[in-house]
Amino acid sequence: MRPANEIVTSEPVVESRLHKTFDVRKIRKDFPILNQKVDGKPLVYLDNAATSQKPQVVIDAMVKYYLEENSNIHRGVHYLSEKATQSYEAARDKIQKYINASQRQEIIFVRGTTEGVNLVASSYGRSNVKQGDEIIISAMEHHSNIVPWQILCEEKGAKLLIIPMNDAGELLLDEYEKLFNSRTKFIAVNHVSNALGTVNPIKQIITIAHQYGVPVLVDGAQAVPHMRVDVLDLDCDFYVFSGHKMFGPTGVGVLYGKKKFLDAMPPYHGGGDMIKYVTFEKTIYNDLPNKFEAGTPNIAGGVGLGATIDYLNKIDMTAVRAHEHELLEYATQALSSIKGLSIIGTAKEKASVISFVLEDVHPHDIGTILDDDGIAIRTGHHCAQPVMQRFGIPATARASFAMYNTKVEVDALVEGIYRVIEVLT
Ligand code: 7TS
Repeated sequence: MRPANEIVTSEPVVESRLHKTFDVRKIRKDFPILNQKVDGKPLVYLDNAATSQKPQVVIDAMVKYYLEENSNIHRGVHYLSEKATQSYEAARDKIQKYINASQRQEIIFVRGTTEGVNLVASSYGRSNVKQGDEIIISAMEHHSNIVPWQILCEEKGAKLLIIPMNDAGELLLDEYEKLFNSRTKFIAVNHVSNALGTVNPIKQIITIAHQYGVPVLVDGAQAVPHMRVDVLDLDCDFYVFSGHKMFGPTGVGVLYGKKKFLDAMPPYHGGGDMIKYVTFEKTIYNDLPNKFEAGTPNIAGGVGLGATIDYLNKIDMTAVRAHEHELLEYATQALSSIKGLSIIGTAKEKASVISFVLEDVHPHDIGTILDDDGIAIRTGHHCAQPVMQRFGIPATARASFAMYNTKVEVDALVEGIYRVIEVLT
C-alpha cells in the first residue's frame, strides 16, 4: 500500500507557482478530447511524447478548410485554389516566424520528423558523403534519426559514430569532441530525448561541430511542444519536427534548412510541383521550397499546423516550461518514493518525460492496468532500442506531460502505480 497522506488526489488544479498568468484550467478547455471518461473514469492522458491532443481552434481550422476552401494548391487559377494556396502558404510564413528562420524558402513541409530526416540523409547525405566518411549521431536517438543514416552509411561505405551518454542519460561532450576528424561529414542529434526526457545542450553541440566545419541536423520532435525554438540563435543547419507532437495535425511536419544547403541539394522526390520545366531529355527543378515538395501535399494538415502556430503564439511558452517543470519535479518525487520503482533518465536538464521500470513487473502490464483507470501512458522501447540496450532493460513505462496536464493527474498516475503493485506483486 502507498503511505498515507503522501499525495492528496482531490487537490484542485494548481496553477504554475512561478507564472501566475498560466492557467492550466483555461488551457484544458481548449482541448475537448480531455473532457471525457474512460470506463467511467476521467481520461488522464500522459502519452504526449507519442502524440499530443489538438485544441478546438486547430480542429475548426481544418474543418473550415474542407468546408470552404478545399482545392489543390499552386496550380488552379480559380477562386478556391487561390484561397487554399493562400492558407497553405500563410502557414509556411507563420512557421518561419515561429522558429525565427530568416527566409520562407527555408521551410519545407514534410510528413513529419521521420520524413524530414530521411530527406536530408537521402539528398544531402547521398551527394556529400563518400566511402570512408563518418557521420555522428548520439546514443539516445529515436530510430528515425538512426536508420536513415545507417542506410546512407551502408550505401556509401561510410561509418556511423555514436556520442556516448552517462548513467543519468546525459551526452558526454568530451567524448563527442574526440570523435571529430577530417572524415567527419555530418552530425544528427535530438534536442530532447523521447525515451529519457534529456534536454541536450544542443547549442554547444552545434558550436563544436561548426568549429570543425561540420553541419548539424537537430531532431526537434520532442522539443517544440515544450519550448520556443529559435533556429537562428541555435545556428543549426537543419531542424526537423512533427506537427502532431506540438498540438497540430498528424501527417504534416517541417524541415528547416539553411538556404545555402537546400539550394545545393538535389531533389528528394520527383513529381508534380517540384519542377519548372520537363522534357524527356531534361527537367529543370523548381525553386525552394517547392523543389522538395513533390505531389499534392497534406494541405489541410498544413493549414491546421498554421492554426496551431496561431494558438501557440498566444501562449507564454516560458510559463509552459515552468508549469511542466513543476509537474516533472512533482511526479519525479512521488514516483521515486515508490519501492521497487526506478526512473530511467535522470539528467539535470529534462523535459516532462518520465520513463520508469518497476521491479518484477513488465512495463506492458503497468500500461494495461493503468488503462483500466483511464490513464494513458506508453510502454515499450519507444523506438529507441539502443537506449534500452544502454540501460540493460527491454522496455520502460513512460509518462509524458504536456501543458494541459495537472498535478491531480500526476496523483492519479501514482495511485494507479500503487494499484499495479497491489494487483501484480
Ligand atoms: N524523433 C523523436 C525524438 C521522436 O520522439 C519521434 C517520435 C520521432 C523522431 C518520429 O516522429 P514522427 O512524427 O515522424 O513519427 N516519437 C514517438 C514516441 O516517443 N512515441 O511514439 C512516437
